[in-house]
Amino acid sequence: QAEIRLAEYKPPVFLVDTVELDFDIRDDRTRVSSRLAIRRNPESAERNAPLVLNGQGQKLVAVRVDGRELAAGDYVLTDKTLTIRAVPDEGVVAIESDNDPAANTALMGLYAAGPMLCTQCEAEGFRRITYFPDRPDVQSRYRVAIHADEDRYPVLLANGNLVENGKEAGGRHYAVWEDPFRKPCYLFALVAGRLDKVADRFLTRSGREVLLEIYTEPGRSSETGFAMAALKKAMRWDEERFGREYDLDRFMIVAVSFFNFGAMENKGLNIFNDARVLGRADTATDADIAFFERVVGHEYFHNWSGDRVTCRDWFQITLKEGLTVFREQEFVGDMNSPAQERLRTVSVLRRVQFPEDAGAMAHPIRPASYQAVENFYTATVYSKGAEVIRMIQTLVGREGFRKGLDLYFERHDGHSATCEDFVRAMADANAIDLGQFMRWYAQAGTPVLDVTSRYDADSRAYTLEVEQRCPATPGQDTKEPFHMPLRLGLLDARGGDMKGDMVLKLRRPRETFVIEDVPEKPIPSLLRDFSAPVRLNYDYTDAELLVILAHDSDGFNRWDAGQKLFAKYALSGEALPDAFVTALRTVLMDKDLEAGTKAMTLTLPGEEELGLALIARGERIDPVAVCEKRRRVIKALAGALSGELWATYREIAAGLDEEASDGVARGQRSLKNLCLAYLHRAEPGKVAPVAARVVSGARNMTDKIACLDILVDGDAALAARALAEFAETFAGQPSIMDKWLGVQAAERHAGVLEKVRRLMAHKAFSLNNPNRVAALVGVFAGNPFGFHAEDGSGYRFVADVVERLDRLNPQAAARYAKPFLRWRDFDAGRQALMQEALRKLAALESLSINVREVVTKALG
Ligand code: BAL
Ligand code: ZN
Repeated sequence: QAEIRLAEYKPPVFLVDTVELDFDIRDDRTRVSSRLAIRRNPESAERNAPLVLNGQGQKLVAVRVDGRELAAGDYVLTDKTLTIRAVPDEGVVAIESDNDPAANTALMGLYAAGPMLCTQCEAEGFRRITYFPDRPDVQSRYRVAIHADEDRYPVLLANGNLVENGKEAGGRHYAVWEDPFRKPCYLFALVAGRLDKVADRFLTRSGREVLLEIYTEPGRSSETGFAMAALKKAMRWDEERFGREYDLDRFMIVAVSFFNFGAMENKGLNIFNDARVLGRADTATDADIAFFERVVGHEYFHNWSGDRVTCRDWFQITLKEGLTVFREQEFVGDMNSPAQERLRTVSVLRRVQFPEDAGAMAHPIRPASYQAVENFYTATVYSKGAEVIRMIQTLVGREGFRKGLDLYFERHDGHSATCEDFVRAMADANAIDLGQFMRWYAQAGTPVLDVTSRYDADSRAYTLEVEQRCPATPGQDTKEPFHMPLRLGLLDARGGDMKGDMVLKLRRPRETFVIEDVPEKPIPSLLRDFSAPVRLNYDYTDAELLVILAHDSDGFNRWDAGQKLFAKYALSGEALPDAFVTALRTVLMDKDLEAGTKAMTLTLPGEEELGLALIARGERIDPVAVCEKRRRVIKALAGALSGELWATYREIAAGLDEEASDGVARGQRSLKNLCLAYLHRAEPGKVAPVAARVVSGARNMTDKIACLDILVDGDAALAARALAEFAETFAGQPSIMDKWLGVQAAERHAGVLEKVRRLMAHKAFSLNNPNRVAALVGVFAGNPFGFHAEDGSGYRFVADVVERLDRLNPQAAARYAKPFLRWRDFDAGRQALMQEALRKLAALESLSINVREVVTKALG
C-alpha cells in the first residue's frame, strides 16, 4: 500500500454544490439514490480530468448523467472508485446503489447497531454509503429523504431541520431533512430505529430557542441526565468564553451501542458511543460520568471548530481535534477544577502520548504521510495537538488567543482550512511571528529541556542555561529547535514566590537567561502549568522537591514534585524518607485542599510513566518488575499512613451521598477508594471483608467496581463470589458487564491470560462490539502480567485477536496492534517475542491496510 503524502495535495477536480439522498430501508438491504449537482473546480489544474468518485462495499445499480442512464461501458468501476469520463463541466450525476447494513461489521458507513441503523462517516465512511468525492474539501448542501417500516423504524433522523414527514403504503413512513449549512460528507449522519427520547430547550444569547434531544435504545432514557446538563452548560460556556452561538434550531444526540469512536460531531446530529453518554451513579462509574461532560462538550464545540470551519484534508486532523480538545479541557476545568483538569491532562499525555512519540509510529501532530488515515486519530494528533494550541495561548495571552480565534472563524467560516490558516490568524491578530512555531506541526518526538542554574550572591543575579534537544524519530534524524514558552517562578527557602510568574520564550538550541535582583539562592519552579509538552531535566535535590511539593503557588508543579519523588523512590528501591511521608501526610490531612487534588497527589506515576523514566535513563523495561516496584511504594506508604488513610476513608464513606456524582463528590470518592486500595496492600486481611461488603451492598457503581478491583487483586475466594454475584445482577446490561470484564482483564497476576481466554467465550463478550473488545482485550493489552507475560503467551494471544478482529473491523484491529510498536523499549527476551508475534502477523496475506501499516512500521 502506497503512502499518501501531504506534499502531494491537489484541489478536487469536481465540486458538488448540492446533494440529494434518498434512503429506502428494507429488511435485506438499503437502496441509496443520490443526485449530485457537480461542477468543475476552477482551482483545479486538471482541466480535462474525469469525474472520479470514491466508493466501496456497496452494489452499484445505476448511474445517470443529466438524466441519461449510462451503460456499463460508459464508466469504470473498481473496488474503490467509479470513474465517469463523459461528464459535462456542470451537471447532475445520479447514482443508485445497495448497502447491506446488517453485514457491515467494520462500523463505517451505514451499519446496524443493535436494534437501529446508524452511520459513521469520518474519515472515509461516506464512500461506503454512496459513490462520492469523499474528501473534506468538497462541501455541499444536503437534502435527505428516509423511507422505512414505521413499526421497526419509528424514528428517522438526519442532519439539519425536519422539513417533511408522513405515511406511505404498506405500513411505511418517511422523513425529509435539510441541512442549511454546507458540509463535507464526513459530517453526514443518519439514524433509523425504535428509540426513546428525552427533550429539553436552550435559549441562545441572541434569544433563539433550540430544541435539544437525546435518543437512546429503549429503556435507557433515564440515563441521559448528565449528558443533557452537560450539553446546556457547553452551549452557554462556548457563548461566554469564545462568543460562539449554536446555529440550527435543533441539536440531537443519539446513543448507540456499536461505535468505533467515543462520539462523532455530525452537524446537528451527534452520534455517541453509549459508554460516553449514558449512565447514572448506579450504572456508570465516576470516571464514565466525568467523560460524559467532557465528550458532550467536545462534540458540541466541534460545531464551530470542525463543522463551521473544517479541514482541507486528513493531514490537518489536529486543526479541528487539537483545538477542540483544548476547548474541551478549558470547559471541563471551568466547570470543575482547572487545577485538577490540568493534572489529569498532563498525566494522560505522559502516559499515552509520550510513549507514542517515542515509538515506531511517532508522527508530528500533522503527519506528512499515512497509509490508513484511521490510524492517525492518535494521542499525538489530539492531546499533543491541544498542548500546541495551549502554547499559543500562553505566548499571546488569553485575550490575544480569543482575538486570534475570532479572526480564524471570521476568515474561514464555511470553508476547509489548514493548520497554517489557524496559526496565521493567531499571528495576524497578535502581530507576532509564529513562523518557527510551525515546527510543532512538522517535527515528531518529545523535546527534552536540560536546565542548569547558578546564583551570584554579590550581583543577586540568577542565571538559567536552557538547552533543548529532540530525539530522532522515524524519518526524522535531526530536528530544528522549537519555539516554546517556559513558564517559571523562583521560590525562596520556605517556598515563597520571589518573583511571580515569568514566561521565557525559547527559540534556540541553547539559551542563557539572567534574572536580576534575586534576593537569595532560589529554588526554580520550572515548567509551571506544564507550559510546553516536553521532558525537563533539572538536578533537584529531594529537599528542594519537598519545598515545591509543600509550598509552590503553582498547583501543577506541586503535584509534579510529588510525582518526581515517587518515581525516584519506586525505581531506586530506596525506603520512603520520613520527610516525604510527612509531606504526603500533610497533603492528606489538609482541610483546605480539594479531595480530588489530594487523590491525584497521592497517586503514583503509572507503570507507563515509570517505564518511560527507565528508557530516559537508557535502560529497558521489565513491566512486571515495574509493577512490583510501584506496589512496594504503595505498601510502604500505606503502612506509614495507615491511621490517616482509614480515618479519611471512614470520614468520606460516612458523609458521601451514593447518588452524588458532581465534581466534588467524584473527587471525594476517588480519594476514599484510593485510601482503601492503598490500605489493601498493607492490610489485606482487614480490607478484603470491607471491600466484599461494598461490592454486594453499595448502589454506587464506582464503589462497587473499586472494591471488586481490590478483591480480584487479593482474595481469590471472595473475588470469585463477588464476581459471580455481580454477573448475576447485571447480566442483561452490557455496558455494566464491560466493567466486570475489565476488572478481570486487569488482574495483575500470572494466569490472567487463561481467565481472559475463558471470558472470550462468555456471553457478555462479543468480538463484533468495540466496547466489549476494549473492556477485555484492551485492558489485557495494558496488563504487565497479561500482555507482557514473560513466556510471550500474551503477545501471541493479542496478535491472534488482531488477526481475527481484522476480518470484522480493521480500524479496531489496528488499535490492538499498536502496543507492539514499542517492542524496542522492553528487555531482550520480550523484544524477541514481540517481534515474533509481529512477523507472524506480517506474514498473513489478507491483512487490512490498517493493520498492515502498523505491523510494517513496527518492524521497519
Ligand atoms: N471526529 C472524531 C471524533 C471526535 O474526535 O470528536
Ligand atoms: Zn473531536
